[in-house]
Amino acid sequence: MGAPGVSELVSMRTDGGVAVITIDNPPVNAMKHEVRLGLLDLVSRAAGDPDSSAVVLACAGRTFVAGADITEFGQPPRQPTAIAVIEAIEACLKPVIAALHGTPLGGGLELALGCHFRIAAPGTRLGLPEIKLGIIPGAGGTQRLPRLVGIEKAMTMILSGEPIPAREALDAGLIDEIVEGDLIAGAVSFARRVVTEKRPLVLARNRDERLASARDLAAFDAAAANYTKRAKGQNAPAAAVAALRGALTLPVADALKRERDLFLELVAGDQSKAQRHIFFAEREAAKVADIAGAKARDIRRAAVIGAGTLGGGIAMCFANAGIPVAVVETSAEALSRGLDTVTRNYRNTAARGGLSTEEMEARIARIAGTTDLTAIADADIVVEAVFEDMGVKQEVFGKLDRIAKSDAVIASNTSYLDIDALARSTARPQAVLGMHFFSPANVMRLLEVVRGAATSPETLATAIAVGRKLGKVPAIVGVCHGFVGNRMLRLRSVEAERLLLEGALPQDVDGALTDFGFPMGPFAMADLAGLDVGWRMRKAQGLSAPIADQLCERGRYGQKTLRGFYLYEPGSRSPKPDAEVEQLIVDTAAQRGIVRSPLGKETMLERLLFPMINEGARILQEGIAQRPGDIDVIWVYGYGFPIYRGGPMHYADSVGLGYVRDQLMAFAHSTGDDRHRPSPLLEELAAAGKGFASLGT
Ligand code: T1G
Repeated sequence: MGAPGVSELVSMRTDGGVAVITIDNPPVNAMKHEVRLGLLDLVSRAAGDPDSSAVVLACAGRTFVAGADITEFGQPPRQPTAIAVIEAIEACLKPVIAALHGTPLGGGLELALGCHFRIAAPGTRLGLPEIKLGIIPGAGGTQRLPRLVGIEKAMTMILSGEPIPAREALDAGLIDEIVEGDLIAGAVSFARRVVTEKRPLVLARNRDERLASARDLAAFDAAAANYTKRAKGQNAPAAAVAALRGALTLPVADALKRERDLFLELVAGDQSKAQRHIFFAEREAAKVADIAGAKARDIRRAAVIGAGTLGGGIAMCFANAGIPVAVVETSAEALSRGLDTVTRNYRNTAARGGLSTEEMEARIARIAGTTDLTAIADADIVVEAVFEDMGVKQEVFGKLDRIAKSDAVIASNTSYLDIDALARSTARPQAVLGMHFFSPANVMRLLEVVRGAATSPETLATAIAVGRKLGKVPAIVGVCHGFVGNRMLRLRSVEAERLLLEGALPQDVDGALTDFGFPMGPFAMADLAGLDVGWRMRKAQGLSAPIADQLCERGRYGQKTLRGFYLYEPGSRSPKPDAEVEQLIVDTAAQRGIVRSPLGKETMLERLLFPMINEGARILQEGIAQRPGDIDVIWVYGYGFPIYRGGPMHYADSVGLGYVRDQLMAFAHSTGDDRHRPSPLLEELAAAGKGFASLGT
């Protein structure tokens, strides 16, 4: 590896006249303080070392620097900063080559952008994902990147936060070469060629030629507006646009200063704190202390029972991850209907350029439809996605138990029902658990993994690993009706109906949540999902929703009948208020002796969110969820809770549990609904002046 400098995490050796500086800070070589110290020390030494004519900057382990150390954010800044390290590299009169592999992201890519040349191993993915943390690149990325790849490419990379593959980076001018085989050896020989060919050392920050042709600010603003309009409520996208605009309008030093000021403002803000909370909570949510040593089984083949909306989407997840999957239906008609939808989805994605024709055909070919249940016999995992009825599911589980191979994992995609009861309808309850996908399953990132009383650690570990392989965010929950997400959603739905009777209209209630940052409110969402689904559920449980029930009795099931809480034009999904619904609400309130009066947005928001937060506290107390962060991840990735607010439990902490408690007391009093009484855990934390965060992420 070489001799360490002031930091054990960074070392240097010489290879045939080339100084090779290596960072080794597992797991992702985050550029924490000690790394920056070591880098500054060794770059300065290499710059002055008469025995070396060039410098290679590389990393040990699975990736080049994947960014600044996010755990350092919010702490007092410690010198040197990443900017100081990059300036030291830029001041070096010898060629400095960055040798990239894995995922050079954020500050890691900015470090490489400070080097004279960048080479990469095949499979490297390069990006500036800061926007996903509610910030912008803060070490020169908004100035150096557009000077290499052009303003449009830079805008796409910075505003989407998505990485690009090495080939695309080479074509865009971001890297100079892709090196097969030994990366360091390739970098050293590249460095020698630079020296022998006396190639000019042009810093990215001085390469204005790519910007010269892009100084059409009107075009820039129009392109930027396309991004920012989709980022309602978020601060970082507009800041990224302002920083990028500086590349077209300001001298580079001033533009770098503006970038830094914008970065410092955002990193200290609530939105970034919330998104950083979700970054770490997402990684914690898949961890279960008591199965630490359990080995996940290899999943080579899968099977899905049911080709309905969810079944088809789940099959696509497996096919997208390269896993052959059998889809079993009860009839040929139902099967072809389901597979036609799958094919149509793939064709639409390919038509939008989201998939090559080859890859589309490869994925479709991995999905084998059948009406023969024995086709699941060689599957390593079977996911049941049939009609949401306990009797039907238990019958299916009995059959799966008899056919599936002995070490298969048998999962149910139920969104409410008792996993333990399903497990008991087999002779292998240890192999049974819930894998609750969210519709559309091939799009939604959340996977609620429901651990049954008998589920074995291996079964659970396997489901978590499968979830990750399918690109999902697994969150482990216990068994109760509706698990975590739907159980909390029930409280919000009840309150939403109450607000209608008390004085609001569907568009008012939905507006309160969309203004808060949700993509859709409860009534528009109910119309999208189909009011009849909830109606059937309520009838089965002896529950009622005064307005929704009456709408269903009138055959108003939402978008699919062009009438629900709203009216819809044929072929349109945009909801229009309906006077008939308003009259129904007014009449129902009158029948119940409820005097309707105007409700404020803030009041409606608190009435919709606080009861579900309270239920979240009960869920924690019962151990159905392990951590408050798990609940936040579930709501952000499964129910559209705005990520820049950090999820319901994080949001509650930002409001203050004392206030939430007091408001709940008031709601309990005004509605007479005891469920609004503050749960013991919330009471306890509020009384202690603490937040949910005090329970750990
Ligand atoms: N800082 C601190 N810890 C990090 C980290 C980071 N940047 N990245 C990952 N970790 C931890 C993570 O919490 C987990 O910990 C472990 O590493 C493995 O991660 C100046 C200011 C690199 C693609 O946003 O996207 O630079 O759970 O489970 O699935 O402009 O991690 O094991 O205890 O995710 O293989 C910009 C963030 C920062 C990249 C690897 N960089 N990381 O994914 O492993 S802002 C990022 C990732 C910045 C500059 C600004 C992914 C990964 P634990 P993992 P993975």
